[in-house]
Amino acid sequence: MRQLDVLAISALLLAAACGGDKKADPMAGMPMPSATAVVNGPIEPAAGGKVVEITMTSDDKGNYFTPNDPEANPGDVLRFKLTLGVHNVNFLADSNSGKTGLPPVSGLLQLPAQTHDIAVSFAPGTYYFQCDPHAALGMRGHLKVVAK
Ligand SMILES: [Cu+2]
Repeated sequence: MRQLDVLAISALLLAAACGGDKKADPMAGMPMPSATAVVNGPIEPAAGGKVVEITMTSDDKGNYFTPNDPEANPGDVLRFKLTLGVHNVNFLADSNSGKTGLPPVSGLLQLPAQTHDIAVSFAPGTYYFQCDPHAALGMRGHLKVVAK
């Protein structure tokens, strides 16, 4: 009987320890846009290319990309950088009809200065992008890809 009591108590302690671990996980309960979404980079622009930085911010003015109308050339890298808040970037297929080679949706950026890089490997044209959690609040933009 004593031996069983010890086993039961050990099992309870183990269960408690596991519960504690779950609570300590800062990602627990965070909504993710997609199970396969990633935060990417850093990556290097192609020879002669440049990095185009676009910040993602939440403040008393709202939720927004800066700039929300970036321009880039093929071979450049778009660097989405978190200033404040929790944001992602999605070149939504439904809002980019006829376009191919759209980058995959990013994961949620949550840490200030965290970045998500996208190589500009798609054809010249104008592309719509948005932050999924804040699109309805106006966190949207258009990327203009211009041939060199
Ligand atoms: Cu956002």
